[in-house]
Amino acid sequence: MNITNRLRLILAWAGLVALPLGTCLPVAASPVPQNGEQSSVKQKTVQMRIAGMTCAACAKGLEASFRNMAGIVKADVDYKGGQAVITFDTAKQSTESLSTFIVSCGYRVKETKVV
Ligand SMILES: [Cu+2]
Repeated sequence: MNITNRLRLILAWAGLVALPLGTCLPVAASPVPQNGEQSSVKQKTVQMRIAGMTCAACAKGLEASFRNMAGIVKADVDYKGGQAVITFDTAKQSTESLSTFIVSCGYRVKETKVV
């Protein structure tokens, strides 16, 4: 096998493994625009029941996406429990923005409660 073929094989393999992960990791982690004031950070923790996660990687991907978003203090996504517990800065995120994000990843939010 020459170098070019080997490279093609590697690229194809990378494409295959990147694909399912990509569905859990959308590029559009568009946070709510920042408000001017930052002195008083208000946090809120919500528990969301999520439907549509088909494997542990879905939960891990979603969790990683959340952790990359502005205003996320803490994010834990549990595949088996089918839920996410997210603590966020209310100036940068809202229950709605989080839920919109989850839906944009291809999942459904069945229930949200403030904890
Ligand atoms: Cu999955």
